[in-house]
Amino acid sequence: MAAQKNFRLLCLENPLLDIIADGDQATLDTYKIKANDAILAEPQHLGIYDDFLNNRNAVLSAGGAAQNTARGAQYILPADSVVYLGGVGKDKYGEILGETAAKAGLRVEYRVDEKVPTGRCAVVVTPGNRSMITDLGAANHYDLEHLKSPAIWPLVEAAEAYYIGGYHLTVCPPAIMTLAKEAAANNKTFVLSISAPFIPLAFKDALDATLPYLDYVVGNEGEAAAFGNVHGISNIDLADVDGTATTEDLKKIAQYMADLPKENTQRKRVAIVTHGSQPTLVAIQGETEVKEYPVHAIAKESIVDTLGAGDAFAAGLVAGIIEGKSLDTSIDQGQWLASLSLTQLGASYPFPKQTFTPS
Ligand code: 26A
Repeated sequence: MAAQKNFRLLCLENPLLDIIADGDQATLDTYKIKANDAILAEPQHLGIYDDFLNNRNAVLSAGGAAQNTARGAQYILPADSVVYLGGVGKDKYGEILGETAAKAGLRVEYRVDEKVPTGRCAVVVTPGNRSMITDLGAANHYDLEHLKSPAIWPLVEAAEAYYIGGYHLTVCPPAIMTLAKEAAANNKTFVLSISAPFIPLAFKDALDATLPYLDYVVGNEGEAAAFGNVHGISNIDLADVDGTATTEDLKKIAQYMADLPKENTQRKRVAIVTHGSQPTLVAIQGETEVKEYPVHAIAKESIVDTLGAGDAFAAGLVAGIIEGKSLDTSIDQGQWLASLSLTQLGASYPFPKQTFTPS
């Protein structure tokens, strides 16, 4: 039997330790946050971490959106398939992240900062929603030097696909663009998750620079709406996306993303918009019909929290791409892994391992 190539998928983003607690409207009001959002911490938010740890029985759990995706893809793929890059500190939280990755069989190559602590993300869980406040810490110090170092660059060259968490656009666009160009020049697969509405809203130029390189772009309804609005093709109330964005709006945005100019013309771009428990929308460059894929329904009582469901979807999808599965099956596998992640506390996957069978 031919030897299987190792570390075919390389992921990059911000490793964070999640500090998760149940909250209510009062919690959201105290910190002036929306029920379903992701933001960077400002000075007035910084008390939340100790508040959660000291007063709220908070649970610590490995996070960082693309690190969750990397663990999820490794959950599906053969041993030694996925490597993940990002910045951590030299501390207890960094150790927890390393141990969780090791247990999941994920290879991590962290840039370890001697001075800055590991990043943390406070997660306020309310029924059906989660709100995240991130203090990036050492994750904010990831740099091109690490990516291009003799220990790391061979991994970049050997991988067949790159997965970028869009949150990294706030950290190191040069590293993202280096991977984007490497992918296009060598006909490798380049996948980006938009990650949060604030990415298209506040980091539009950095995101737009990646667009010609994207083979797959993934976002949820809020991220798609923000993208559509800043690109002038929609006018959705971002404070009430669920109440105002129609399926037709989201399909239009998906098709627009798919049809943007593309650097590597050997692959058609695929744009995927997830929409909670409503069907996932998939647009392919140059095609006129945006397809709908119903999600894998699970009972409301089985949902522990929605944290990491989008990351799990991306994991199942990207694992399917690596395995050479069809787009339909890869989407199906993403929806399957997302439904499993909903039944777990934090951004994690059930053990003993379950295996996917196409629906
Ligand atoms: C730069 N920001 C805001 C972030 C994040 C983030 N991961 C990277 N960068 N804000 C939240 N997350 C992660 O999202 C996961 C759920 O999708 C959280 O750590 C959480 O595990």
